[in-house]
Amino acid sequence: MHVGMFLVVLLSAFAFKRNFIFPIVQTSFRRKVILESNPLRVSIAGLELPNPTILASGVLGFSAETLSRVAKGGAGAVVSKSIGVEPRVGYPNPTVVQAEAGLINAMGLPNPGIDEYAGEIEYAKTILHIPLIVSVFGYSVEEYETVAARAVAAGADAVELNVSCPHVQSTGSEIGQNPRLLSQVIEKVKSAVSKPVIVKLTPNVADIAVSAKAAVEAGADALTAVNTLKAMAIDTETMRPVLSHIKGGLSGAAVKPVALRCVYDIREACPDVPIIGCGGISSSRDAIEFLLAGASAVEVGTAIAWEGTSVFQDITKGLETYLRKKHFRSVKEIVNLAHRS
Ligand code: RRO
Repeated sequence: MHVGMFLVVLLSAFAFKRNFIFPIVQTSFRRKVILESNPLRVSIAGLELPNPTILASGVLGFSAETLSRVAKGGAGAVVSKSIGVEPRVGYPNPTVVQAEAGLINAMGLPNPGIDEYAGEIEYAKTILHIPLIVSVFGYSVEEYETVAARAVAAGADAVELNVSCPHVQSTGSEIGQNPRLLSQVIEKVKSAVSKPVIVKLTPNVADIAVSAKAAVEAGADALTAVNTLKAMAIDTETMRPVLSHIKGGLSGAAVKPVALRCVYDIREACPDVPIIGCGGISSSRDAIEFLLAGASAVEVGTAIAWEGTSVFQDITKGLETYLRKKHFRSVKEIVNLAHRS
């Protein structure tokens, strides 16, 4: 055969193969990959999440309907508002003020109490298709135990212990800042419930690794890092503090580098505990930073105020694009990578 003719035949065969055979092979291969594995799926202390984004406690977490709205926005799990034994009205207004790059709140743990909320958990379980984590607080070891046990009996898939609210006396960070008390609460709750116990830590300590180690030794199944940073705002016209409670907790973009450092420190101190990053996460880039620092999932709260519930889908879409661009097969492969020496 003439060389030119040979080349024409070869190129035609190649074009035929490329246009007609490869697409068929590739399409069926791609479809198989998508159907068989979801690259965003994560498992945290036995909880199966379709993606690593979680609604943070305190935002849209009171009713089954708002939790369902967040699920429809693309969250992989949801955390309720913190619930105690008795109803609490919370602090008088103003309870929230905008800061330079975030919000300062002192809501004061408003909640309907576990008797009332148990019905909401039961209803939420009938309409949610993602894990429901109930945030729990108490004024004593026994109160944490009571609320956690009731929440699990009502259907909670896990509890998140709020040992980190920065501005309510005799609970929250007053417990989380004391490793002995922190251990007692966790041990008691662990002995009372069969579901995962997640512990939400405070950044308002000298060394968060100390709190993390105490929590892990007491049996915490996972840690959330972190709750809000103690903060305040003053009105120059009235010359008084803006919040009725004077001091509150700072959340949003301003706290992101602090929260990220906390996750990194915890991972260095506790190599095996699953960590949920929380603090100023509003984009896939933020989420990726937390995953690289050691988090297996991230909680999103304040960003919902600016972006709405579509923030969850935006983050997961960006995450998937990043994984493809960097040639990772799943989100699990990037967890901890910032710790490589
Ligand atoms: O309700 C609140 O004021 C509140 C809680 Br429970 C919390 O954990 N963190 C926060 O900043 N505010």
